[in-house]
Amino acid sequence: MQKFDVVVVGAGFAGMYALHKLRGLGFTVKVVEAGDGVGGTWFWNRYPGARCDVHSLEYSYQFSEELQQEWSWSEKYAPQPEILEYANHVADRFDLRRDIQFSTRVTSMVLQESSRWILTTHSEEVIEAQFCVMATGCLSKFNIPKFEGLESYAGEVLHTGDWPKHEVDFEDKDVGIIGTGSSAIQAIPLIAEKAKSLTVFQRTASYSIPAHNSATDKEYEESIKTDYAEFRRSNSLRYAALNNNPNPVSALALESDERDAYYQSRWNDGGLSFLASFNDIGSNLEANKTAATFVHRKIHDIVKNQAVAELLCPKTVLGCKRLCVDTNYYGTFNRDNVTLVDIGEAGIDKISEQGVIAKGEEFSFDTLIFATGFDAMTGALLDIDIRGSNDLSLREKWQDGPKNYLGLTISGFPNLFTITGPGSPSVLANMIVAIEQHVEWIASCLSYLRDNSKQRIEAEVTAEESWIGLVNGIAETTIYSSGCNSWYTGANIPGKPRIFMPYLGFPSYAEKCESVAEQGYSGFKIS
Ligand code: N01
Repeated sequence: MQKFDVVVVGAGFAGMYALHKLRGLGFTVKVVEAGDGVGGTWFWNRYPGARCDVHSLEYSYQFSEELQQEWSWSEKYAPQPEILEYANHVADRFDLRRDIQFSTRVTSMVLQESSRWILTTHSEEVIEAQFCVMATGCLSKFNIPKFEGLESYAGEVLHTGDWPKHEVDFEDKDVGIIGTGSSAIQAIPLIAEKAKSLTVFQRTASYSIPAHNSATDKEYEESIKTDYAEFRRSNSLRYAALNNNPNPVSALALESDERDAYYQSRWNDGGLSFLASFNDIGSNLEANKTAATFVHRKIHDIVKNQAVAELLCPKTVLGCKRLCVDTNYYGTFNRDNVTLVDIGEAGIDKISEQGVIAKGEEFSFDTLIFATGFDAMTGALLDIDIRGSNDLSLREKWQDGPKNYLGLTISGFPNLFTITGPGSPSVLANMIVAIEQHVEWIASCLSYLRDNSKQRIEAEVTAEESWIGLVNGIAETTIYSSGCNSWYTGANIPGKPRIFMPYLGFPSYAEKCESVAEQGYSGFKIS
């Protein structure tokens, strides 16, 4: 049996940095990764058009000044192959691969009386560690809904979150795609250019803002790099740890012409900063409606067929489901080879040997793409049979939704840490910033235990309960409590408990984590 101080599960951006940081502190570390390469989400999501919608100069590590100085991104929003190249560069530059075991899936984790963990892999290999760091990702367990007849479909089946490494040929193919979230919105324009026909099955329309992607502005890059540390520091003080230029004015304070002119300027800038156009889009439904109406008008301007435009106009609260960022998404519906099928709440009737049956009609395809998202935030963790104190399984513990302390630790599961887990800013912050903050907190915590000759740390039940109350209490003051069916709440997976999972507001979160550590890890039992 292999024995380590720490086992890290996952070699995405979180796992790679955890390895580098903890190894640097003298811990023996092993990373176990299901894929045959590093990069996590950027390893699996290779669909056409996949790119990050956070500016590349921000969606990158800041832990090494040399790394951030020497790396140059080719575009404002880096495409998936370049982000994967960056992940590989980091793995080589910091000599990470020698401690990563690829193509190995952890299937079970059992706590011993000694407070050490025994992990078993898909190939029955056994690994023991004092601490486990779950770097399993928030969007890593892809979801194919259990459509009736799915197994009878005879054509090619693809999922955006599990895309093949080889190039997929759409030439002369009739293609169907189910879903209109961020992945579909990026893939649809490019697939439409190649395929003979593309049919899009939409259950809920999405708001999308143009990316206006471009080559990296070298002068801007230079100006950031002259004091990259300060740029990072000031971004980490923003709500989502992003440089999104928040406007401190209420949307309701302006006359409609003036307000629309401002929305237009944000639309011209492109991207997620549209959400920061005014300070109450995320908290006041009336303010939110002004933004939604502006986007509806844009859709009607772009899409020639007004009936199709109306179907593409979301009826939901803007930002309540994740805002999308696109390049020519709405315009793609002006192509003769693209058809929108709005299936609404009735959904897909079933899958047939030929393709999809919806609204009583059969659509035949050579290729059927599922852009149907993920069992987000908890799916990858619950896929592993994790058993803590008194043989309690995490599946049982979280049967009514995830419960933890600081989004980092779970009572009943000592010496186990989750990176960007539910209850932390995670998916509603710049993920790389959130990852680095978590890894650094965990590294300090393990150093503290070692320096004080302690072997065990576990969240107290009361601390956990008040943390969940705090996370939900914050969400209740925002549009996220308006009842929309987003994956933030688990609503996209039938039967999954509904609970708003992310913690809103990176700066206050980071402060809380820091003060817990400063107070000798208040809310934890240490022995
Ligand atoms: O998944 P989604 P995604 N029948 O869950 C539909 C990140 N990301 O892979 O809305 C019919 O958003 C579902 O419909 P509905 C980003 O955080 C980032 O696109 O549930 N349809 C929806 O339209 C993002 O939010 C980037 O009614 C069904 C779609 O499938 C997250 O990943 C790029 C269905 C799923 O959309 C996930 O995005 C890509 C069913 N049974 C992704 N089940 C960037 O950085 C689901 N759907 C740019």
